[in-house]
Amino acid sequence: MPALPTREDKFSFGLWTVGWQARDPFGDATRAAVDPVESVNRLAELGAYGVTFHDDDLIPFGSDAGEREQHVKRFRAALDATGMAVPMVTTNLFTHPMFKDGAFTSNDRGVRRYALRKVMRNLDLAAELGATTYVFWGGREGAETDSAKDVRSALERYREGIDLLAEYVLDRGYAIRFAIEPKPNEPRGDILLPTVGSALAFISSLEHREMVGVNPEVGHEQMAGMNFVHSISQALWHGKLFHIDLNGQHGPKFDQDLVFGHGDLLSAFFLVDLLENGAPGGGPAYDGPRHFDYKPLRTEDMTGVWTSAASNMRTYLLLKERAAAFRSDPEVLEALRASQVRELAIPTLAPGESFAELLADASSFEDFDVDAAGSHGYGFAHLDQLAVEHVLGAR
Ligand SMILES: [Mn+2]
Repeated sequence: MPALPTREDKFSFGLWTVGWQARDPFGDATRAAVDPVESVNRLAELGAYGVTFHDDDLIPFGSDAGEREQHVKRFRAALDATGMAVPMVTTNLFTHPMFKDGAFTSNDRGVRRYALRKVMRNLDLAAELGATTYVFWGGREGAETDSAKDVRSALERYREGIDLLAEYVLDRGYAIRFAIEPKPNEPRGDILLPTVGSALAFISSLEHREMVGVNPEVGHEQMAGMNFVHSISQALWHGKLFHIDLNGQHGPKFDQDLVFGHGDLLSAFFLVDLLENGAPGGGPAYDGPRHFDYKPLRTEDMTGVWTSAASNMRTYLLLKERAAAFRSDPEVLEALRASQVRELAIPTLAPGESFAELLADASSFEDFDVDAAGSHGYGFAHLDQLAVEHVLGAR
């Protein structure tokens, strides 16, 4: 059994996760509001190292300057008392009715200007609390009907917004990087930058692209039918995995935000294996916070809330233990060899080889035994069963 979580595991939680009152489109809250100070204390006791928040999670929208100062002061005192960090901060640009057609991409220019100011004010607080990542989840940046949104202009305005905010961070000298969080839909019918791939392409168009990466969420990518491990692998390959949102999801349906691993468990196993051990062929593993963005089930009371918070961390550590066993099992190593998995890391051309030399190499084409290449098995069936057996604790 794995040890209890420690600060070194870098587990973090959004205040909005354990603090979710379980309001949904069909039902009222089933739980009372949770004081952010209580969340900091309980999460610290459970072994988390950090908390994250949207501006409005900590300072209710519409608070005056005095109230704002009080909220921040109490929160800061709790952080100091527990040693909890604030690795990431984000903005609520979706709850207030003014954001119903988006924030940076609202058709209403006044809303767009207000949104930028709301982010700038919260960037100051993020820097003050030592956050190094600032997440942009554009949940309302989208549309329900193609007649209503000029997508080309919306992307221009999105870029204008992120470029301006990057300039602000650089001017102020804040040690903050941005991470864009893709989601295909919900609450909008269609959201801009729906997948990790779309976000990566968008980032490449930004003026300060070096300081912008992605914050992929398990459930969001799976809602779009994507393979989360593939999306994370590509983000890592681009050097753009700045942050990650861990949770659980059962395929393409509404955003479930289940406890990590309580959805596609095999995918969660391969994800932890990738984050902790890097790609089988060699590659960077992830060093940032293991951030949980989940919602305790609506059926739960506060006991269930704290139980589920602990479950996220325990499941992660169990999978980490299983992944280490998988990687060190001699039978797995032999199966990986038989499956030529690591052979993919060898460049297709020899060092310095040109296309002319490839053309001159008869063994690569004229004499290549295509029948042999087409008939040999790869042994993936055996390899995959070994992985499943490690997940099940059978090996
Ligand atoms: Mn989600």
